[in-house]
Amino acid sequence: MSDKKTLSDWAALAEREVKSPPEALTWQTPEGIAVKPLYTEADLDGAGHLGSLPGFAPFTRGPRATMYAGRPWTIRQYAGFSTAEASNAFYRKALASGQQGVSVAFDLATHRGYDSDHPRVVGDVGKAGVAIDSVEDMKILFDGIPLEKISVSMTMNGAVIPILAAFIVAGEEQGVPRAALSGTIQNDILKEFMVRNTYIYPPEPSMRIVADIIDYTAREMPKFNSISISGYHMQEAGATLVQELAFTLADGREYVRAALAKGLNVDDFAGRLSFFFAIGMNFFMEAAKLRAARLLWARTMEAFSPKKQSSLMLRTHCQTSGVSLQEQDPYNNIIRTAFEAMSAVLGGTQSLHTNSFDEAIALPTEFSSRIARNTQLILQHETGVTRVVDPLAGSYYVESLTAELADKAWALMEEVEALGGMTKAVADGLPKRLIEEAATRRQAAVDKGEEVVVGVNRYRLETEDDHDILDIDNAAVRTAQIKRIEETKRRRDTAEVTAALNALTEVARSGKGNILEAAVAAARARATVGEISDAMRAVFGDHSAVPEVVTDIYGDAYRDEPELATLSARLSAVSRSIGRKPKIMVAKLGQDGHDRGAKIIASAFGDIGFDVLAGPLFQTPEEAADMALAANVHVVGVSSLAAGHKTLLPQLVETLKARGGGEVIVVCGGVVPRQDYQFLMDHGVAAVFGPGTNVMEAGRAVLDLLEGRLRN
Ligand code: SCD
Repeated sequence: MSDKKTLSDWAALAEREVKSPPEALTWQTPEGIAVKPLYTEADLDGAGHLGSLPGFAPFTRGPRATMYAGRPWTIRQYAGFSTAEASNAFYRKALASGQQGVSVAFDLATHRGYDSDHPRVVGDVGKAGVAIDSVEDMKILFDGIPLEKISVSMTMNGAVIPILAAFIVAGEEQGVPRAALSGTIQNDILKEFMVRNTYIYPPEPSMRIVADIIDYTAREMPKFNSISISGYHMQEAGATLVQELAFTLADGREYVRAALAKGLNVDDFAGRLSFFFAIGMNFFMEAAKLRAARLLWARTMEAFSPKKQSSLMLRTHCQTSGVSLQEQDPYNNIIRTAFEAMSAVLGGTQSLHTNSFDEAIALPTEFSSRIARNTQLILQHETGVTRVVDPLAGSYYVESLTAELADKAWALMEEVEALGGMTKAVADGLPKRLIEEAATRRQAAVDKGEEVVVGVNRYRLETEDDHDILDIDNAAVRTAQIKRIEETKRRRDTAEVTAALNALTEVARSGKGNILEAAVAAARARATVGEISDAMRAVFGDHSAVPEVVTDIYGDAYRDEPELATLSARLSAVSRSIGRKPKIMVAKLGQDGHDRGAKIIASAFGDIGFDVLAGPLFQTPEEAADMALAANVHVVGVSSLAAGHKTLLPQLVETLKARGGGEVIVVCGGVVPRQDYQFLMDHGVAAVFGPGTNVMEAGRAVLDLLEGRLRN
């Protein structure tokens, strides 16, 4: 019999194996957590969260007593395809093939409260989701889908009022009273100001809208989740898991306060607050994150002294990480998604979306959607993971990660409290800044090869295969939508619509009454999404954010690398010959608010030595051209992530030419399928940088173009 070994015995053995002290194997994660190669019972000393049971507060081990053994998570795939007809057909087929709930993706025009006939949304209609202009579209969207049985999630934040109103009326006209409607509305505006950018109104009236929705659904729609407090988009924008956790829960606390300020009783609404997290590739840490989230939410809610246990319970949807998907060797994405899905399930999610392997580049096809859905069906039916509640409990590593994530996130939540809560922190810019710094740091780590991405910065294929992707004829969608808007307007009672819209404006202006209630009347009278949004715009105005760019993160990561010195020297030479630093405007066109890429490029190019002008969000090509010409830039770099590139880039090039800026070099980066590169080049775009582009390489390529111009 061997005697019992100690940790020092292990350390000695480990040192002999790797020829250095085992501490050298410690992995410093972006969260600031030191992950050691070995965890033991000793690591659980002082972990106060141990010993709880599922179904009981603080719910660390899961919100339900039996979890998936009683009922598996909901397979809820997020989708929306251009028109209500196409999306409806997709939902019906998916439900027949094993999907268990519906989740609607709207196009960006709808998100921002514009009807499809608005001049600002020519490139956006029907591109990244379904275009919904009125109740008429909404009724088609759910035709034949029994809304008293199937729960519906709607990812809507900016135009949340007209969309929820149209959903309620569509239910009514399907014969389903609103009290019987089940589902979730995202309705999480704070993270829009931080990272996702599909806001419309300034923060203060936006918070009133959130509170009015919580109030209305608490009274009228007991089966409906009034909000989906989302960390997903923070992680997509580059947040560490601690940041995602802390800022999401701090947002939640702010919404609770807003609802209480309306005079609601905490137990009347807290049980219908829901959450939404991203699940990335850090397998065990992601599962631990969900456990820590439940623990911290119960702690947060205790402070409001609820009577019901359900008021302390965090229930969540999860989506596998979009940013972990790669354009290169895309079948790898199936594998990534499967691991992420497993991690979400081990963490105890209530509902899950698994990404399709082609989503790094376009909307999913029927083929890729099937694989994504089947990933979950196989997990539910073949792996046995549903049989046991919280199977990772008791793991020295996972329990210690749970404790450490909870401690770090709580400390960050306290920092937010010290600033006066999340609305103030958002106005101060702290969360956005921290997330953008983390995103830029991560980009540098990938570009330097410190963080391996298979098929991108390691094991890259010599030639990539072509894959079928979905291409959307957005002009045809727009024409069809405009026709339906015209028909709806022709058939409705104009006086009734005007009266309903005026009443809505009055509720917004006076601060009395419920905004959603007034909007339901307007939607019933067939006011459009744009009209209802404008009725509030008249009082609330539009929010416009000033773009700020972090500095010295990318540059610091490359400080000692000869690569940066070489690039800077070339840049200095170009600067000397043109008499100033080369100036690049980083532009975002249309309603595409995904600005992670634009911010990283602006930040890194600034560190490399370019003179960088960060354009605002939501410019038309004409506005961007005017700004570029007024600022006398050499290059405009458009970052496109919402598929508007084939419409918007040619317009930008044409406008620049027409206004005397033919010399300005236009480049494009972001989610652009290879199939579209030639089209863009034919329309005057000098270079396209697809997903996975190394920023230093992009810098070199832009310098090549500038030097080429100087020679000619
Ligand atoms: C659950 N139930 C059980 C049980 N488990 N009953 C018995 N035994 C068990 N073990 C019951 C529950 O109490 C509930 O009934 C019912 O079954 C449904 O379970 P649920 O756990 O509430 O599941 P679900 O209805 O699916 O709701 C899950 C959430 C909900 C609460 C998380 O908010 C949701 O569906 N969210 C989805 C959000 C979403 O899809 N977002 C997409 C975002 P009761 O209700 O009667 O209690 C996409 C996005 O933003 C992408 C990025 C971008 O666009 O930028």
